[in-house]
Amino acid sequence: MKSGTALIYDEEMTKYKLLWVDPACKIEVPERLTVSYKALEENGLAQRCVNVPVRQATDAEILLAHSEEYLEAVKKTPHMTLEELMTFTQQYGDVYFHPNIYHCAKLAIGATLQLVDSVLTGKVRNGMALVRPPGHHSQRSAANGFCVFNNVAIAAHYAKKHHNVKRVLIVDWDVHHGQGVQYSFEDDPSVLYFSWHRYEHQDFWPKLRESDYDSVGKGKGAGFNINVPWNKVGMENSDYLSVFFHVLLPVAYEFCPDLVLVCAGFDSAIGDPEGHMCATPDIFAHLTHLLMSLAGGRLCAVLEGGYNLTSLAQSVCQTVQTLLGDPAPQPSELIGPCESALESIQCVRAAHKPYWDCLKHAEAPPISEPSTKRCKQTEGEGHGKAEDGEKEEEKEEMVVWQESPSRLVPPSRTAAVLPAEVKPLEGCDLLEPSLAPAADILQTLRNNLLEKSVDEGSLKTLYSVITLFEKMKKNEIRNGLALVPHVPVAISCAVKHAAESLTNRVLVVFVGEEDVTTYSTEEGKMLFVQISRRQSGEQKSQYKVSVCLKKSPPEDQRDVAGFMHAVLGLLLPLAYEYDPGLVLLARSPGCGVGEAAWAQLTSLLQGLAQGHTLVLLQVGEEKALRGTAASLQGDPVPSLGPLGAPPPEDVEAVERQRQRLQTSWKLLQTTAISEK
Ligand code: FKS
Ligand code: ZN
Repeated sequence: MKSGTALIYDEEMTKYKLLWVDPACKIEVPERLTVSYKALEENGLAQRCVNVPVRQATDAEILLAHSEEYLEAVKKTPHMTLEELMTFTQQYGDVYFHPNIYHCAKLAIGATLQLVDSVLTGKVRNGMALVRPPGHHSQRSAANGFCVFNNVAIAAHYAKKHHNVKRVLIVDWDVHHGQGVQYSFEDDPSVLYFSWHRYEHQDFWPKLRESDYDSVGKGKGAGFNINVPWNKVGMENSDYLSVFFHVLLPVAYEFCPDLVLVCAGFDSAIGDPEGHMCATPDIFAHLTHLLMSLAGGRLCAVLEGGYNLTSLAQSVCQTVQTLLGDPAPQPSELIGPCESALESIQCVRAAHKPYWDCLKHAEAPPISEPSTKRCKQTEGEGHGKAEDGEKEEEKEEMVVWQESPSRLVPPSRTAAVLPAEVKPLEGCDLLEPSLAPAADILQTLRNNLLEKSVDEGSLKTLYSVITLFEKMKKNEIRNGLALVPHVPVAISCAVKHAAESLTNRVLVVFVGEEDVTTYSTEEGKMLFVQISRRQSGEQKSQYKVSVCLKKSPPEDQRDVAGFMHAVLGLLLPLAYEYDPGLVLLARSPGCGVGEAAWAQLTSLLQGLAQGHTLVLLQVGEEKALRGTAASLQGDPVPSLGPLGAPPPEDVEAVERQRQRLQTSWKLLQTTAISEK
């Protein structure tokens, strides 16, 4: 079984720097690597990773993405004089050469390929390469934007050529557009390139027309290039997550990659002098977590930009700690996307509507002109953090944010409550339902169960479920799993307990038909989301959501698409905005969700509540136990296979709920206010 996280770093890559004065390049310093690595060491993260050595790339590898002429030209740079280097540099944009940069550039590729090899041979599950020079701007015959060779583009070509990889997803979360990667795969449907980037209606570097949302790829590759332009600075966590929920993840699940490569630039984080965005370092924990459910967990993150050394180091730590499997921190203040982000989201979804089934229903924007043509506003709007041009320089130093507290990792990962006749689950701590519940608790349980008569054994199991809850609350265990005699009763019981004794918000996700008694308690103490295959009455509360999907033959791939549509487009945005302290996930027999989709749901929900998920299955569902436990323990979740079109009925059901709820839950929004 694949486990472990590779970390690839070599100090040699710090051994080049800018040798002359160039304001455009002065931010790209060797310390970017040293502070990142030091932070990983200081947080005990480097020590937990599998240390994989770097190597030099071969000519043949470089030629996977570059021309012979260009390679031969770069090969000469180690022997150039300072003056020659300056002249050589001048033919390219925003980049510098140094006698040792060719050597480092070969190591940067080599590090990336070592990572890809480690992941694809199963030596590790995932990993990160800390490299300099970065790669995503470099082109077939050109250096650009601090980049000499295109590390990630080469890696994608390499993975296809040397490993049995059919589809590669490249996620470029750097704040700049990796136009080099876009050019490399523009007409290639086997590589899906996604990039968000500061654009400001083409005013921001590299100021390319082809960075806009309407560059979707060419020929056979049409639909496989996704650009999300940020037309304002100050984008926040909500903006980033909205794009993941409503653009990237649905398309990525439909695409079904065998490998995920991340152009992991952290200049998209708060405090960065280039990006001027306001997303906090902990958002990278969530972006990473969400991507880890794809491609059977095969994820390689490769450093690109990031120029605020504090923000960079924190963001790198968040990424690596998540790759290692530690629970993500609770995301800070998700207030919903800003108007400008919504405009971009709406435009991208509309531009990709012809290519992806998951976007078939996307609403067209009122005006579908490219970003460049639309009015350029400088103030108001956004999150109100638009910078005042001239004062930028002074303000930079003043950006402050709260460092994410170190993560709480409970001593036990998964505890299970199982009937005596069920074989114990590997890796799970068994919670003996031996403790006799106190009389008053028994009485409460009996009262809660109303007319349902339950035997002592069942009462004990229910009591154990409550014990699991308590243990999660006290951080003694991270998550739990229980096999209960009757799921709806167990939910009611757990919910009642939660309402009475827990201070935390509880998210209840129930996949099944039965009505569940939920107690009307203090508004908002609980969010109940039911995914069923049976029509239910009209819903009024923003805290009670039920979506009814089509009933068709079990494990029909179309149903999986419908189910994932509901999970990505409705459940996750709701869940993230609600920000629960505990998640209760339950399903009843015959709920119609296949094991693979169930594992996906279990895995995705663990990004919430610091991983505190309690899963309830009903006796008789023993076949689902092992898969669920594996998911709770952080084993890689199998991919679902390429998803087809979700049934139109399912899409409608999800849309109805999104329409009803999006004024209360802003992360559900995908459209901007029209006339402005
Ligand atoms: C200075 C203008 C600098 C060049 C920006 C290059 C960005 C490079 C990067 C990479 F990941 F490649 F390193 N303009 N005010 O961050 O995208
Ligand atoms: Zn960048």
